[in-house]
Amino acid sequence: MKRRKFLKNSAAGSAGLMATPILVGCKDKKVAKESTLIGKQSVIPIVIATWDVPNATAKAWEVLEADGNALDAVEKGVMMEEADVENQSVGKGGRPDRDGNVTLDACIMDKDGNCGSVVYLQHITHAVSVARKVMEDTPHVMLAGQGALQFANEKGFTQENLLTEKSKLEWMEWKKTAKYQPVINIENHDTIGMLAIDKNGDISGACTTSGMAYKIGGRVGDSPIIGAGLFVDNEVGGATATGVGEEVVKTVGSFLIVELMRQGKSPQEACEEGVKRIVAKNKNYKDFQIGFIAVNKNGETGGYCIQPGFSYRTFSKDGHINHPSKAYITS
Ligand code: SD4
Repeated sequence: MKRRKFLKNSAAGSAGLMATPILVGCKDKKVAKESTLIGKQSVIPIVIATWDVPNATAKAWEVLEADGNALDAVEKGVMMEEADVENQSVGKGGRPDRDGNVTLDACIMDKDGNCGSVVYLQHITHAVSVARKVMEDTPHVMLAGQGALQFANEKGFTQENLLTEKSKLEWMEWKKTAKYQPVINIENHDTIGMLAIDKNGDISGACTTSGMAYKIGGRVGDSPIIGAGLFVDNEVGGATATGVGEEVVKTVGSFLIVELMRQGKSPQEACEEGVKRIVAKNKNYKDFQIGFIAVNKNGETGGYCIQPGFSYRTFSKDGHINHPSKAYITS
């Protein structure tokens, strides 16, 4: 579709959404609360992703602009990072575990609440696409390790060596001291969580990572765990996370944020509450990073983190923008 027509359709979609009061997530009209979205201008289609990943958000936007659906947009979008060997937190080129094995975690979730996930997947660059196959071609949600690899092989994915020379040399350097101390915003930077709303107003999300660098072999983080690293509810919105996954899992962070939006909070308010829950439970919150992003049904976005330095990208008719995130710690 030509850009002009696309923008026209977007505007029509926005007007439609603005005129219709949205009852959020509750079938009982007596207790249903009107969303805080009412009256605010819709910005769909839209894509939002953790960190400054312009290639990924541009790819997702390309899909949305060509009339594609949100599910294809998030898959194609995050695949850009999985294939980028310069991104050492995702896919090929990702940093290995402490034994030198690159193990990937990924998940995907669609507008109907279907989801697929792979954990501890080795040798396959596009973990998100294997997760999508789990969702679409199996009665299961999650496949792990050897089983996930066998499934990927059956589906025709090509096995590759994911450990690049650069990541291998860094790992060998790390082994000299073998101290496991994640460095905030640097060492474990760039896990990609992405949410998109297509022109029909349908939401999907994906999240993919090589996890914490030099983790214990077998460790799985938040990113492939539905509700922790990613959650989408097509009635309400979506949320996704980056940072120290263990802390996100403990609060089921992304699910929490979507539920807070269901109760009427804006994406920004919901992300702030999600981070504050983690801070409240951790005396040592200054030592690690968590970043959440969220989008609601109307295309409003938000992001919040513990440490300054996190950012997220959006692509919509308003432009392709990198947003430095507000942080809990201000100095
Ligand atoms: C994990 N949440 O495996 C991921 C790491 C991450 O940017 O987000 N890195 O815990």
